[in-house]
Amino acid sequence: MPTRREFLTTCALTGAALTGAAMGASRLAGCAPAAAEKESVPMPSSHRPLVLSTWFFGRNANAAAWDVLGRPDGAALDAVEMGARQPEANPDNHTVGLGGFPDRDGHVTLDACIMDHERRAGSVACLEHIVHPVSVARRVMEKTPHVMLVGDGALQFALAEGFPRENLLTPAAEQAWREWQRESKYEPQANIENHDTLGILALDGQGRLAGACTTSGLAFKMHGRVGDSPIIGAALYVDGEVGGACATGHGEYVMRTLGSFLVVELMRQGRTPQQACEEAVDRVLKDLRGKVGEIQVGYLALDRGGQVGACSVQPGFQYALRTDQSDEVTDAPSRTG
Ligand code: SD4
Repeated sequence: MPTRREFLTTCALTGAALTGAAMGASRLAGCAPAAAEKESVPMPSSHRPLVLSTWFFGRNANAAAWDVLGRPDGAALDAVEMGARQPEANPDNHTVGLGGFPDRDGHVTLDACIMDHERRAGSVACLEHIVHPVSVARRVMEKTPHVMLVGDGALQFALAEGFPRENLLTPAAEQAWREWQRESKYEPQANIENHDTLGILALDGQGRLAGACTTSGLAFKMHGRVGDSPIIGAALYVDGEVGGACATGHGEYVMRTLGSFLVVELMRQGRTPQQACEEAVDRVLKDLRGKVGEIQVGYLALDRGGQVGACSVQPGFQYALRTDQSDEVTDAPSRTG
């Protein structure tokens, strides 16, 4: 199991190699020349499916999503749910689902949401004991008159829906928590080293968009802390008439700027997905007032025509893109450094 830094180094190399590949560069329509080819390329047919996910491990999520999207009748909503379930079930991923690092009291609490092209949305926050919060979020969307359930209520609903109750704290995550307890002062801390939430956006063969987001949140967070990931408009927003956006990173900054909603609204006003992501990152930078420190926020955007955008506060944010012709990981352009 590589460390996070080894992982990022590998990713950077892979991403650099892939950035040269025609597909990854050209998809970033409107992107800064340093990060992608300057000339814009024709938009793909709106009925050509694609899936886009945050981080290197999003590639595996994309593969799971592609099992759905690759079918002639595959629905974007099913694809993003399947994609999100992939890291949720992986005990070696310490930032999502089973095996996620716990809060500072030792509870693994999960946040997730899902949204479709008709702006139907479902979400769960601070959910314990359920491996697949994204699927619970989908049930909230489809089976209740509500958008969001939290904590015990979300768990009660999940159990009533037949989701099994499980222990999500793996031995490895528990050991990391115990080591953190030894070294820490039990103070609230942001711990952005844990910024590997899965955000996933998909466009299916019928031109429908959907998105999902799933995370265990910041490692060793305060008990009860909820980040941006389950907040509709913060870490995820989809509007079938325009496009979708998702976020990863330091959730408090995403929440304060309602970043994904902002990206979609900027696209509605005519910005390319790339321009919209850059403007949303600049909004975060404004809040940081020059004190970027360790804060990282990354956005992905996908418009209804299949154009992609990506941007982050700092270098190091990668995204995975899968189409019928390519499967790659690319470094997103950043606004600092
Ligand atoms: C959070 N945004 O809970 C999440 C963490 C994250 O990539 O994105 N990690 O603030």
